[in-house]
Amino acid sequence: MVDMKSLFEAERARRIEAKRATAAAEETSSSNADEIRAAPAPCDLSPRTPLRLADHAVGADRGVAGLHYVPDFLSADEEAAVLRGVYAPDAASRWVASGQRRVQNWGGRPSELDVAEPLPPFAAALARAVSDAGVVAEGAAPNHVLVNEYRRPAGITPHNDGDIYNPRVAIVTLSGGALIDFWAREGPASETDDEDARRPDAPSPRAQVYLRPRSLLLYEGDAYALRHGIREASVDRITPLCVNAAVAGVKVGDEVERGETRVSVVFVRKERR
Ligand SMILES: O=C(O)CCC(=O)C(=O)O
Repeated sequence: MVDMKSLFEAERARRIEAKRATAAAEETSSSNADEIRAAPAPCDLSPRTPLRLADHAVGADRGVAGLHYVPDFLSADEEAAVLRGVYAPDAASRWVASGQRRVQNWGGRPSELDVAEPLPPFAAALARAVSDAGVVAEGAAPNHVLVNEYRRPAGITPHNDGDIYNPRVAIVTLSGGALIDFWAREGPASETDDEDARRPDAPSPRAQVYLRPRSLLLYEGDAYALRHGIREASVDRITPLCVNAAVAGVKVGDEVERGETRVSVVFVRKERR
């Protein structure tokens, strides 16, 4: 004869236990999710050996000293790891709109001195890669990192960095490419690539550098004294002013479609002057 009472009790106990187990699992998974939300994405980049800057000088043909372009500074996996850090949940609150772009500042804003803030793992790993590659002064590893995000066709108005970034700027390009113009310090410059900006009498940059994803751009000296900018455009037209066409794998006359997004990471060593 079936004992209904014990069957009922057993079923009740089973349900209570199942409920308890579900609640415990939910609690664990939500505390894991909180941890994941809060934890900065780890970022491991392989060790660098010092670069011979002379091997990467571009710009001499156009009489611009101090321009260097290093293709494939990062591998595709390293680029993905850095982008995971840029878009990690803990970095989301750092985005600030700035003109057509949005930016993240790490280590304070460029003009603030003595900001004691450790760089997040992606920025620290890239800063270490840049200094191990020997492209910043010895003992002067970057302590400020600016991340720019451009959504096609956004660009950046021609500008000069003033004293803030002196003496050398290092910029890593991620995700999408773009053509950067270097303009004379004074005088007209084009901010777009519309028909007017392409007329023969339109202002002409001193030099242009095509920035491939995963590349490193360095500018100092004469190049630092110029203004630089990226036009608002969906397509970059490669002209004879492009000083790194061969190494960037483009040629005069090419029309290179911009990717949907370009991310650039700018490294700065802030010193009290
Ligand atoms: O995105 C770039 O490559 C240029 C960025 C720049 O000029 C700046 O942040 O001041």
